[in-house]
Amino acid sequence: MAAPGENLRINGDRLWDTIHEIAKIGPGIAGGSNRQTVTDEDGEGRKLFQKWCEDAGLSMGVDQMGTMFMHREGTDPDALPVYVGSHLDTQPTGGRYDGVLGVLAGLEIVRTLNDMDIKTKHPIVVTNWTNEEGTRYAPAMMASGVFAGEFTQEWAYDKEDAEGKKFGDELERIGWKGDEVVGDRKMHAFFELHIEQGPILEAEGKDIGVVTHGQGLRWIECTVTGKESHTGSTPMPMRKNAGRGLAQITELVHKIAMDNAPNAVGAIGQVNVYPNSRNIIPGKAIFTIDFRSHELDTLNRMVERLYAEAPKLCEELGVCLEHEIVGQFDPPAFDEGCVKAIRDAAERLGYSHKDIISGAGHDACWINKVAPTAMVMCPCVDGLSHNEAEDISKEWSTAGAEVLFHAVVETAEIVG
Ligand code: HGY
Ligand code: MN
Ligand code: MN
Repeated sequence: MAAPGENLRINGDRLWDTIHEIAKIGPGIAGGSNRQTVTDEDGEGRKLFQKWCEDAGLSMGVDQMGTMFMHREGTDPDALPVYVGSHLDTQPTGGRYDGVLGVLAGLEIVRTLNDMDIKTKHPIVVTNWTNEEGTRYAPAMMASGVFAGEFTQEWAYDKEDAEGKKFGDELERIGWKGDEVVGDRKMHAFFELHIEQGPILEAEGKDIGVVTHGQGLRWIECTVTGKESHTGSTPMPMRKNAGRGLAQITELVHKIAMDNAPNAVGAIGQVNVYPNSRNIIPGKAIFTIDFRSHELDTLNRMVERLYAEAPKLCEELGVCLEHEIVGQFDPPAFDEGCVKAIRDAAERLGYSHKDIISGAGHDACWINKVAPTAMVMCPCVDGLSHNEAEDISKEWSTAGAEVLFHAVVETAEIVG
C-alpha cells in the first residue's frame, strides 16, 4: 500500500474548535466534562456528532448497544471498511479530551479527505463506542466488549446504575438503541487515537506514543459486612466495623501493587459505606478494586494474593468478605502491521515518537480480538486524566490526528 505524502495534513484548528464545541454539552463544574453514558447529555452529544458527520456526507448506522457507525463510501463497496474512533461518554469529573479526541479526529480525517476530494478503496467508518468509561454502568468498554463477544447484550442491558436504572432502559429512553445486531460488522482494521492519560510522553518530550500493548485489568467488587451499631454506646471490643475492612483492604491493594512494581498498579476508586450515618458504625462497605499490569502472570498473582489475604484480614476484624469480578480483560498485544503503519506515519510526518504500553483500557483492547487494531497516543499535561483539569495542547492534538490520518488512509488505500 502506497504511503500518503508527508504533505497530507489535517486542519488542526478545525479539530480543536470541534472538540471545544462538543465540550459545551454536559460541561463539568470545573471546566471539564460530565457526559456520562446514556444520560440526556450523552444523547445530546450524540446528536451533535451525528449532525457534523451527516454534514460531511456520512451515513449513520447504530447497533443495539447504541454504538454509532458513520460511514464514508470507498471506491470498492465490497472492501471491508477501516474503522476509526473512540468514545464520547465521559467520567463524572472527566476531561474534554479523553475519548472525544479520538472520535473527532476520525471526523477530521473525513473532513480533510472531502476537502482534498481524496477517495479510498476501503470505506472509512468513524465510530463512537457506547459506555467506554464503565462508571455509571460497569464494566468499562461495555459496548465494544459486547461487539467482541465478551459480554452478552442481555447481561449489559440488565446492568443497573446507583439509582437502579437499567442500562438497556436508559439507552432506549435517550433514543439511541439502534437496530443493527451488535458484532455483525466486519472490519478491515480499527485505529484509535487517545490521550496517554499518563506522564511518559510529556516527560520524554515525545509527540506520539506508538501503542504496542495494553495493560490487562481486573475489577473486583468487594462487599464487607459487619454490624451497624451506635458509635457512642457500643463497647470497642464488641464492634464489627465494616469500615475497618475497607481501610485494611485499601492498604493491602496498595501493598500488592507496590510489591509488583514497576509493572503493576492497584487502587480502590469507588466506595459506598452503609448506612453512611455519622453516628452508626458501618455495617456494610461495597467497593471496587482496580488491578492492572501488562504481564498476565503478574496480574493473576496479584488477584490470588488478594483472595488469600483479604478474607483473613476481615476474619480478624470480625467482619466477612464477599467478592466478585465485575470487569476484566487480559493484556492485549496490538496488530504489528497496524502498529508499523502508525510508527512509519510518525516518522514520515517528522514527529518524535516512542513505543508505549497503554496504562488505561480502551475500546481498541476489545476490538483487537476481532480485527487488526492499533492505537496512537498523544501526551497530556502532567499525565493527568479522569480529572476536569485534564489538558492537552493543540499541537499534540494535531500531531496525533495527523499520524492517525496517515495510518488510516494508508490502510484504506488512496485511489487515483
Ligand atoms: O478504565 C479505563 O482504563 C478507561 O479509562 N475506561
Ligand atoms: Mn478513554
Ligand atoms: Mn476514561
